[in-house]
Amino acid sequence: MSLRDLAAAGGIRVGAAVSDTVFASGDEDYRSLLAAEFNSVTAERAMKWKWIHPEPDCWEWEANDELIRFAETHQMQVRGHTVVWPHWGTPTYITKCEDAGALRRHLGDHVRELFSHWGGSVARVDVVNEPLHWLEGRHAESVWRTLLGEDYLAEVLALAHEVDPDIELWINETHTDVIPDKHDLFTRTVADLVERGLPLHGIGIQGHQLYPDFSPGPPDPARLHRGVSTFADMGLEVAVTEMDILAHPTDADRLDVQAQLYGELVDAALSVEACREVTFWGVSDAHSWVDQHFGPDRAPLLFDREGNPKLAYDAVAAAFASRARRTTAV
Ligand code: 9MR
Repeated sequence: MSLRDLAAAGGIRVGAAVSDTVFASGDEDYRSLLAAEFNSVTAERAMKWKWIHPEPDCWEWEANDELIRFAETHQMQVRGHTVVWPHWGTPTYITKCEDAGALRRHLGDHVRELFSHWGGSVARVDVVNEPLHWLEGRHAESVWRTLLGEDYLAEVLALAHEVDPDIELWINETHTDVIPDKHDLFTRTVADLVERGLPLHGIGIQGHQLYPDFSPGPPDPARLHRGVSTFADMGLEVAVTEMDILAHPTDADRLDVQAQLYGELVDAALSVEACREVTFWGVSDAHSWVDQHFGPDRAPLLFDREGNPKLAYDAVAAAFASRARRTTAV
């Protein structure tokens, strides 16, 4: 059984981030693996503001449209990623904006054009990505916070909902599962939005495990479970949106250890009913941002460089099968 069959049996989505360059390269093996194993896609780059709308009067729709067509052909859902992102992926006409009125106009124009182009083909969107500092329990400084103020998350949610009341709005954050201060601040921030009735559908816990190259601590299934439960208890849907596990080339038994961690983490997340998606940040070890950023051979994904399933794949499949058994038992 493929991951997508197991996911369907458990009532969940299994996603992969799709590289626009590999996708456009005509690599048929990549495309068939994607369609065979996953039922949801996230554009790794193509829908980010800087790529899709690099100048106020310039839209680059090609990669976006190709991915959506592929998803439709193969009955996959599309996760839009991302609109407001304090750290990266934003063009300079936004990051250098000095006037709140102009920034609001740009945001409104962007969201209206983007959502209308999608026309319902994108089920959900990480409308805000990484509102907090990457590694610390404080808000990320950016043009959004500086010009629109501390409450900009509420403003973005309200605007996006007004433009398209049907698209699910998500906030996506990284490292809350390994940095307790981040988890605490993120919890308070999200709880405030929920209590005020803002149109927030779900929380993405990215789930990048980049220890020891970047993350301050090793993967921690109990903390991931706690994080997922926290947002589920607020009545939100939860997803693990960008999972990968760095396997350092000098670590002994690294692929066995990685497989065990994959199994435990996915199981920890999926043991909470409101967690209905696990998306991996890439398809195979042949193409991963982890190698590009941290050095070669970090082997972070479920398939090896030739596209063969790794031990990690079996561990994730077993966790999906447990979820499916629990779902059928209910
Ligand atoms: O993997 C993505 C990489 O290819 C891009 O160059 C980069 C900038 O757009 O973004 C990477 O994806 C990030 C994601 O959008 C948000 N969470 C962290 C991901 C890895 O950096």
